[in-house]
Amino acid sequence: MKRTLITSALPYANGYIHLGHCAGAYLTADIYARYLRLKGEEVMYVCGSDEHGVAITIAAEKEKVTPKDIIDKYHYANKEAFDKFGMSFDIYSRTSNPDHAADALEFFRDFLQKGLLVEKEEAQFYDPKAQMFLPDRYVEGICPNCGADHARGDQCDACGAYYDQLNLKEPKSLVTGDTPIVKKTTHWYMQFNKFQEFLENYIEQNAGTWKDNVLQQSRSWLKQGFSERAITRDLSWGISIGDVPEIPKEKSAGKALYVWFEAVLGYITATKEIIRQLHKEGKAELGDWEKWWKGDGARYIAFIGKDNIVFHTLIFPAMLHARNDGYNVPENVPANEFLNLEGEKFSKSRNWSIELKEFENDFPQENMISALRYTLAMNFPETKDADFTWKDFQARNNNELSAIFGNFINRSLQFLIKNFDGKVPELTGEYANFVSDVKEYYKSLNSGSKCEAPASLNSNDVELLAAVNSGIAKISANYDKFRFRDAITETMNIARAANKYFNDEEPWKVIKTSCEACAKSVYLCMQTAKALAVLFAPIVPMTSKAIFNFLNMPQAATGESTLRLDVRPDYWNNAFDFALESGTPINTPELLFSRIEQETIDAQVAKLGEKNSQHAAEIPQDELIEFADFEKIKLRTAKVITAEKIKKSKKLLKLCVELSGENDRRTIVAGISEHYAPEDLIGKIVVIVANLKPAKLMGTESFGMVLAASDGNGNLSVLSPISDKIQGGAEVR
Ligand code: B3M
Ligand code: ZN
Repeated sequence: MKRTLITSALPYANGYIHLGHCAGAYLTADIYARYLRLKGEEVMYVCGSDEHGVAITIAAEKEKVTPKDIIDKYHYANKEAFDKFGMSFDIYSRTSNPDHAADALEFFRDFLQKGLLVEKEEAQFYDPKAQMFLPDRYVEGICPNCGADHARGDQCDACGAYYDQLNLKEPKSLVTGDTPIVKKTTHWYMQFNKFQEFLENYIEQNAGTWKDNVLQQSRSWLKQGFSERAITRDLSWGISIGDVPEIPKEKSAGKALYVWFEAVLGYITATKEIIRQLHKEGKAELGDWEKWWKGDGARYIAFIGKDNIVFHTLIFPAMLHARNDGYNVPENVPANEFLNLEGEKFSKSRNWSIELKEFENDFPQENMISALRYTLAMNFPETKDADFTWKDFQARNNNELSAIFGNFINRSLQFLIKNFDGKVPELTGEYANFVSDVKEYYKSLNSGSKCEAPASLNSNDVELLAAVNSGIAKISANYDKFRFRDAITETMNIARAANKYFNDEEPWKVIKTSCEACAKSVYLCMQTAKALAVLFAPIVPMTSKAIFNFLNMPQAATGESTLRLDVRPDYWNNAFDFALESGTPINTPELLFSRIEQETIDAQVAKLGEKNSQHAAEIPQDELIEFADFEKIKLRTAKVITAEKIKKSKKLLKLCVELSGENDRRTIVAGISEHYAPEDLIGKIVVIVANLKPAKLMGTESFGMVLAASDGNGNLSVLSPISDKIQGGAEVR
């Protein structure tokens, strides 16, 4: 059996992890890692913070702190939140570690020495006052494609077009607000085009096992031809190449590795880090990290969200292959689609989000963490975007975890406590051989030559054994194919079968006539409870831990790290191994899940809107303006004369508005078509910015802007004077 290296995309340490992240690259990987460990397989699960690049510096500027403050704040906060969420990383590292820089530069220099890097001079926007080249997110202008303003340096949010930042019209530096100049700068380009054939073969070799979304996106990138890509940037907050001996200092000064080039190498650095730690404990040799990254003894599974596919199926594999040093490339990259929240996209800027840390503050109880893990897993966006709603969270907890899984554990253990002195019952009389009979028969279920059920088993026993046996096979087959929702549904189906068995056996009645028969049923229930604890461990490890404690098996595994173990038993395939000997004392169970009441849910849903108003009320001090600045803006009322949708645009309406009389009309393009039908605006008095420079949006020249209020919660209203005495042309101050 190969050892398995598992990685989850390294989250930028520039914000709090939210539930959408968890449902993407993290909870999936944790469930998979725990499943493999419970099967006794060798697993290394690495993750950590991605701590360089503009994603960090922008967050630092926004919070008015240093980049170092930002990465420390969010690295530790996210690590703590992941720990409370039950993530079983073998290591949660960070790319600001000096070792990582050394590893990344080793790759860079290797490619330099192999002649795989081409030095190119390119023109780029430069801000003389800030004395810095402007990465794409640091420059804004008019979209060259549709004319929308506030278009970013690389892509326009209004029409989605990608372009080179130099094509932006009226570019403006977001650092100083000045118009940037164009300056030449040198960067090093990796000749990924040299790996086109390797990558095409690599992708097609995996066509049978990779998810369709991953395959399609990788193929379409390759079809366009995989070209050279710059792997350096003009950036202070990154891994400097200033000391690379092969490059003259005057050339490399101020240059850093492109964050994506080095971040993927963070997986390797993290592996080396945990191996160093194990070496100190006498549990590994320093070179053992290679066992996880190289050779036939290992396989590599990279868990990511869908916006990181090309970096993990093309760029990183090409880099690993280019080293020509035996590195394995990912055997699978099971990327999830996106999770939405109450029908809308997660959005930090609109505060439409549930941070993991916030959830844990509101619901610190382990059973609520279990409920969250289970709900997210049952809504994994495995093949298409999915949705998290608080109503579904309540339903999954109350109707499935509590009413099915928790109910079976509670009532079967309570019945045993009450009627068998709190001990797993002895089996006597006609059931004296029951355990060996069941083991024999259960084994035969997998041997393909199913034998007749022994006389000591009744139809309910046979039905339960079949449900557990076939259930485990279905769960395993689904996990092996990264079909988590199906695997978890099959897991809950075994809990359903256990409840049915308890109902069908009616031990509360049988106990009045045959204690032996009742003991048999309860004995089988205990073995099933233990099996369910194993099978649910990847999903809700804390709940499984509680059940093992009830069953006096505190040492039982729930899929935590096994790197330090010399022996790794296969708990998974032996889940139903009747390990619970007769006479084992059972502890009084507590309720595994408490019902979630409607007011709890209502309060959470209300919070989603509430934060917007708080957020809107906060105007940072440094955004205050002089009255003279405000006076530059000429606001006027105007009457809408005509209104029509702009072809090919979801958002834009073309209005003809009149200020003071028929001769004072103008065209204005407004992004309000998702909120207003054109005919509803005719005759309305609106407020416009009358002295804006004309701008072309989707081919239509716009001479001003219509003012509208938006609460960030999907509600928008154009501004209009309350009194109908005010018509077009009035001054607004
Ligand atoms: N930090 C992007 C993200 O946080 C990037 C992933 C790196 S994986 C090496 O989604
Ligand atoms: Zn555009």
